[in-house]
Amino acid sequence: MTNMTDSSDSPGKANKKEESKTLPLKSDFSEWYNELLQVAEIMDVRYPVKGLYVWNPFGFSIRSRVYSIMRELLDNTGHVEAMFPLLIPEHEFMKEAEHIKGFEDEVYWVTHGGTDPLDVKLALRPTSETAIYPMYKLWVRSHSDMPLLIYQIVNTFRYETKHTRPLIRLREITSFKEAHTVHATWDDAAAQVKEATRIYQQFYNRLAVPTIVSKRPDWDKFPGADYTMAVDALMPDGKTLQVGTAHHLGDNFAKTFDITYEDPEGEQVLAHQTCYGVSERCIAALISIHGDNKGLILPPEVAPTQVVIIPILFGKDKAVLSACNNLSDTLKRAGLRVVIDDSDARPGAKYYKWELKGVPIRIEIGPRDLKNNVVVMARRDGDKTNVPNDNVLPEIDRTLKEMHSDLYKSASESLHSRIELCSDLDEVKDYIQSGIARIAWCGERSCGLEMEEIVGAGILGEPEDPALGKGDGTCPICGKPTGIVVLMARTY
Ligand code: P5A
Ligand code: ZN
Repeated sequence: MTNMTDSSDSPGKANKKEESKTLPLKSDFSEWYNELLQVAEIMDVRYPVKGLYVWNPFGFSIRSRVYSIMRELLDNTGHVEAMFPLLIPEHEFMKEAEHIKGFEDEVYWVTHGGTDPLDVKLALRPTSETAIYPMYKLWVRSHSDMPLLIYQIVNTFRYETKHTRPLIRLREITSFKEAHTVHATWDDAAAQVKEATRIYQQFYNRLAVPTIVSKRPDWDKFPGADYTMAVDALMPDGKTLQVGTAHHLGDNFAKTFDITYEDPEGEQVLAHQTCYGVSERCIAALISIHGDNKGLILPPEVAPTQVVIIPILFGKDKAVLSACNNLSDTLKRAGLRVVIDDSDARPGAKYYKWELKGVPIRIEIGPRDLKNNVVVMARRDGDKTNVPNDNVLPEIDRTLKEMHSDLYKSASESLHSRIELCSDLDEVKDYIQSGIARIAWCGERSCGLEMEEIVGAGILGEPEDPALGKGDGTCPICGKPTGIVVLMARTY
């Protein structure tokens, strides 16, 4: 921990941290989050460029597992992976008016090659529409080329001016999964947007992170889109985190990039497009939603180590060590990721370390357990039990599965207990201090903007789930009766 202590801390504070070896309480969410990223060795935030952070090997290993779930889901739904360049020539970037307006303040420009000024300035992609669509113009020929479903997982750069935070608001988004699809009709593209949010919800279910899908209000849609659907997670401090978006691009980009196809009648017609994206915010949500005062709690599927075995040794006890090795071999043969911690540290220090790292299951084996033909199994989010030797593998399998569903269940209960129907904007103002408010809205832009102004928080939009998005009420601004209920929350 010493070398991970933030160098800007006063020596006194650093020393105190050393002594107590504890994380800030999770109730101090922001402190807890920042400290946990460091001490659990997920990100090193000391890189000397604002908004850029380093993935530690442990964090990177979580990232790899999370993104292989994403790849699996996309590959199984007809998507194919590709890779486009990082640099976008100015004239391509400047083609779509809305898109430019939305992104021009956030673009980093490459203006020189060595000491020579470039003839054509090059944008570092903030997102890749304008890198990909000139190629789609060349690739899309006929109706039989569609749907075209391509994704890439790349870094993108956004000169964010809001407060930057590791994994949440980055200037280099290192893990931008963006899909770009082309369809014959507007309706086909709309169906793909639905499919995208369905895939994202499945993805988040695999991380045991419950989410809400809603249609963003017009003023908050992606620059250049017809409409935007967003996936939000609720963080421990009551703010929502937008953890994915899917945009219906209509034929807006097809017009500017001249993406046409020959329809069955032999006519050249404009294509329709969608794009959807997820960033490493998915890992921010995963960490924040499940962790506790002791550190990370990782769903087994993405935990770099699933089982840690700790020999309880009194001197060099060969029998205990060999029991640990045998068990480790058995578990590894069954495909589990296992570590034996036979370091010289005291058992308590080992428990602390592996709890901090979120390892789902800890097994302890001591001389007494050997005699009784049992091992001690401790679940990261629960109790310690004795498990008979001949039942360890099935019990671990069962527990890992149960742990996933318990994590999801408790996160889902926590989410739903923090969504409340409010009858006026004063109630909304109060309620969003801890969660997501539901409130009627007539759908008029002017009313919506005024609601945001009064409450000091954003309208997430109308949720797709009718249980959340429908209900009779009256617009708090104009008093018109309406069947639409929208969500409002403080957002990251
Ligand atoms: C969809 C993919 C797009 O860029 N183009 C390709 C579309 N959409 S978006 O909403 O602007 O971004 C997609 C998701 O990326 C996350 N995100 C970020 N994560 C970390 N740091 C940032 N600065 C950042 N900006 C956006 C959000 O989850 C967003 O929904
Ligand atoms: Zn109104």
